[in-house]
Amino acid sequence: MQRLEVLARQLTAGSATNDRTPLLASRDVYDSMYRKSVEDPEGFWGELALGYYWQNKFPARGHMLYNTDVGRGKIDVQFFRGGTTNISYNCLDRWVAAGRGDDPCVLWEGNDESERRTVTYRQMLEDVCRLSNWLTSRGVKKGDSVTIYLPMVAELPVAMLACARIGAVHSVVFAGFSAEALAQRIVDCQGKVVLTASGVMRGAKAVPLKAIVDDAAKLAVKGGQPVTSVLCLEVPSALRAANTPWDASRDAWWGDVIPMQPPTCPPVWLDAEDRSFLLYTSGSTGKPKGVVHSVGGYMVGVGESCRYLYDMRPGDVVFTTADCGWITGHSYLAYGPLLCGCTVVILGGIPTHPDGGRCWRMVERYKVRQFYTAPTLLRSLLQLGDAWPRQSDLSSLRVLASAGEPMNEHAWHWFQEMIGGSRCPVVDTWWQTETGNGMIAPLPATWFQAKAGAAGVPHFGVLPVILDPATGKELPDNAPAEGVLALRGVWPAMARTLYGDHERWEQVYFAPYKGYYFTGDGARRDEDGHYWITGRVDDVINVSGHRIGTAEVESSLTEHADCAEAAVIGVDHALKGQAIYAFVTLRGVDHQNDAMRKTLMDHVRKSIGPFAVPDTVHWAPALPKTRSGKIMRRVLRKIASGQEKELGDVSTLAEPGVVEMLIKLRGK
Ligand code: 6R9
Repeated sequence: MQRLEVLARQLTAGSATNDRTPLLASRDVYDSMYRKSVEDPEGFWGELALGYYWQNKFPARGHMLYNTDVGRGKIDVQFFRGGTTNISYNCLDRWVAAGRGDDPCVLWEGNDESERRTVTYRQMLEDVCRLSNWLTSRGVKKGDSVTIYLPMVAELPVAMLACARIGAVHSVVFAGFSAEALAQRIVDCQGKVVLTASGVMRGAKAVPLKAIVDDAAKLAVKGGQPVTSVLCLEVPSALRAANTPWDASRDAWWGDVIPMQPPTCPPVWLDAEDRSFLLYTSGSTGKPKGVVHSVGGYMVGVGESCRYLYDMRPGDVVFTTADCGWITGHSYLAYGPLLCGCTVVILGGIPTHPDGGRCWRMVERYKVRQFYTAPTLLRSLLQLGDAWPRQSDLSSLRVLASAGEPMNEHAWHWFQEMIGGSRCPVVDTWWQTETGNGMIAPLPATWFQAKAGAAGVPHFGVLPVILDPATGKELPDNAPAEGVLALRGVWPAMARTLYGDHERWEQVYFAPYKGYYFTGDGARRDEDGHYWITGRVDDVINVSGHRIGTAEVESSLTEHADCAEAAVIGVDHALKGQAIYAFVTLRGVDHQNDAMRKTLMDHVRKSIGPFAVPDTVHWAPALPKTRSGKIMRRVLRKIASGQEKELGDVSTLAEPGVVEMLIKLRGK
């Protein structure tokens, strides 16, 4: 313990002395650290990892091992082998031991602006321990999956850390997913326990989450996975306990059972390569993938990226608008900032509710230093006008971060000038659920010349390459290039596998271009070595920063008895970035009408969730296909966007007349 206190004191020195010595004082510092990170990753990450508490130290050499070449056997990545640690310990106990127990850990606001709560580091640790103890009492052990289906309450990071403390593998399912989607994820991860809430207010609407869990549990049984315990938090503003459906043999109220649990719980020391959590994400084919992250690598990678990409120091107030149901919420709301000893601001409601000033008032109220958001929210805040940010004092802001989708120049300038007062770097970070932490980003330093709309330069350990899409060959790295974005080498926080399907992990990410990690994105590298993400090159749509596979929406549509075939594409959308556009072939044409459209949209809402509902259903008595039966999405994209003059080569179409017919049916 004594050693730990010394370590924690060293780490908190920054806040105690107000020391803001830049971590990246000049381009030379970045260049030499970057060089070391790619030339000697084992030594580089090994040194940075010493800033965290390890119960058993990993050896300085020989802790790293990897193979990313499918031709050379199993894809395997390991960091810090031989080390044991616990991320909840590094997020909480460490700071409490350093005398920071009374510092705020979470500052939470509900949907209603007057609902506010402060949780200190000590209270957070106690809450986490109580829940860990309850989980253990329900038979949850190291390696077991626990599904978390909670809205953005302070208990959501508590739930994640409580699982991590005992080595249980959490699967947070965004509380906007439907019962069917939740059931699918429960079955896939074989989760017996679900942590949820009675309901949540979305703006003015109450969503009954516990009822959705009950429906999902029924479906999960059919899928072969019984749910044996449900812990439910009462959110009285949305739904009172008395009105919540209940199964006394299975369900427990959070408020009844958790306060009874002891407030201490020794962490389970986990191997660095044990699973820490899984998070489902969409791919271009098939069902959602359970991306599996490691204990040690994820911790070190995410913690260090917070320091070097967003300049997070102990005591900083960090406001991330992402939901913990997505990777940004995991890495840059829950885990990363706490690993850095920061205070986390959580908004448990719609960021534009009750008006366009909500986020800015929160920045002023809590003196937020790092504000992390997504382009889609920026675009809607921008639309609400400059009067809102002008009403608040935003002078505490130092770093503006964004991720999830490309940021258009207009939004970038507004963010930089109106929100950041032209004094804060805009760290538009490119990364993915699978990469665990930010990968390509502008540096948070005044000397760095960021470009509006560009994702910037590689973070430590990241070796981006641009591949020629036709030949798969690497384009020379000393000149501008455009093509498919792939990554060479490995980094600590990269995912290790897909839950229960290592073969799919290898096939999707490592087989397309041998020796590389395939990102699914296209990119351009300019003459200064900055990367510009040009969008997905696979069949994944990015709606408001949420990844949705076209195949998922298509299979939901075709599940409906009246739908014979469907082809889904993404089209540009001013606010959402992309919107879902579905071409649908019905069985029989007599009900190509709005009632049928609504039926199909409701069906998708029920089978996936509201965010996957197509904005447009375009009736298609037939779809444009090649002679081998492949749908020509390129042609559909042109028809959807009214660019039929630029259809390009349609000579391979089996029935050229289909195109004319679809153009006539646009808007019908
Ligand atoms: C963090 C996150 C990943 C996909 C990714 C890409 C897109 C993410 C971006 C970006 C342009 C950025 N993306 N960040 N595109 N600029 N700064 O969003 O993870 O939900 O897995 O999505 O999002 O297409 O491949 P995830």
